[in-house]
Amino acid sequence: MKICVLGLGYIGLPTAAMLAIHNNDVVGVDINNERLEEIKKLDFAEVDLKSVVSAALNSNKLKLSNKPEKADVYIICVPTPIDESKRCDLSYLKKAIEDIKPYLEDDNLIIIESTVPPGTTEEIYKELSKEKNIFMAYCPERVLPGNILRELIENDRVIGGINRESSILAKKVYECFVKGKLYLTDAKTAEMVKLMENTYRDVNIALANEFAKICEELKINVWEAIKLANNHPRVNILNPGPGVGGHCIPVDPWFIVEKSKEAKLIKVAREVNDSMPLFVVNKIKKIVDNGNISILGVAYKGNVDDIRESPALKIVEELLNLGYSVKCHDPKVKKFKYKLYNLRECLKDSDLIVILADHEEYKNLPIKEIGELVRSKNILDTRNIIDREEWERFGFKTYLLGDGNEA
Ligand code: SAJ
Repeated sequence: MKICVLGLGYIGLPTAAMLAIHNNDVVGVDINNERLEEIKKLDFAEVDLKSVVSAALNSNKLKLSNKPEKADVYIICVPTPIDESKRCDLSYLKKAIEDIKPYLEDDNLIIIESTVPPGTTEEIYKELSKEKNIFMAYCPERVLPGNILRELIENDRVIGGINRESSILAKKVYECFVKGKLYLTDAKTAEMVKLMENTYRDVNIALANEFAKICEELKINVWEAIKLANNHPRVNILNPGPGVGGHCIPVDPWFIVEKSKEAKLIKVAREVNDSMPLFVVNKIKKIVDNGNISILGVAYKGNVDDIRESPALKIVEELLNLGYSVKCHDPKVKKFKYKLYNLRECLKDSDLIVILADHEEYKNLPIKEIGELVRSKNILDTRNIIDREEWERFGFKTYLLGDGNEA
């Protein structure tokens, strides 16, 4: 089968590579030439992704290009961000459709993987089917950044065809490498399923974050309370944190909000999660009212190199506005809006260390050496990963997000 994958981001690239190593002729298309160069150099963090992409390129089954070509199947994995009014910006998706239009022939299959508001696939199909007799399906990705390749193979998938034939054809495409179950449904339901999954997570994180704020006010350690509550057989509260980042969870719930006036809880949950960076800044203000802040972890979560929608960006910006001097460190991230220092430089003369991302490296920091580097021994942990007793043994005052009982 000849397959054209449009958009070689963190989903499009592994998908293209997996299809190629399973004997399809794949053209991976990205309009950004820099990204194509990066791929040729295998310049990305995930080791297993490197080996699959390298195998796909070496076998000549994966070809890279900045424009599409004639194929049997087109898979669209372009970004669908939110615009300023929190509505889905479909411009990349529409551009990709325009780009493939000249090559489309009867009986071609188009699969959309990009996250979209319910009804989008049907609308695009209505337009395209005026000219060609095509098949179309919506098939969302569900992989967790940090564990992409394994989840791409093992996760179940939902396939929403515009009609039954489209679903069956799309299933055939994924069958070659997906080991999980492939569930068939209609396009609008599949679009909603994707949004519901990420909204479910967002609302649950918002609940944890609200508990953290309440516990802070009532002088209760929220982490201790959550741990005890989670002993209940039907309770599973998630973790509070400095905010919800990544390019999906802070974005996708808005696609439901834009489509339905009934979406009330979803909107409030978004607002609660968006309020967390400022909540962290207010806590910092109470600990030190000026001086040097050392930010540890600018990635949006632990053990990834991704900074998209990272709460760290808002926190650093707000601290700088307030006149603090801020230095950032991250063992995974290569590029950030602000300079990244090595750990020593970041901590030198610090008045407060703030842990924002729960990278493995931060769980066992050399406390004694750090004590000699800093100006004031203060540490704020927003992820509950440090051993507070150990830090206190070395003379640090420790602070925890969601705990009014400060040391
Ligand atoms: N977070 C918390 N507390 C928690 C869990 C997460 O504050 O208890 C924060 C993280 O620190 C991070 C954000 O939420 O800033 C999102 O992280 P995540 O690990 O929950 O999710 P993502 O964005 O990395 O990936 C999600 C996944 N969706 C679900 O788990 C429902 C993934 O399966 C999706 O494929 C991905 O979004 C996507 O691409 O849509």
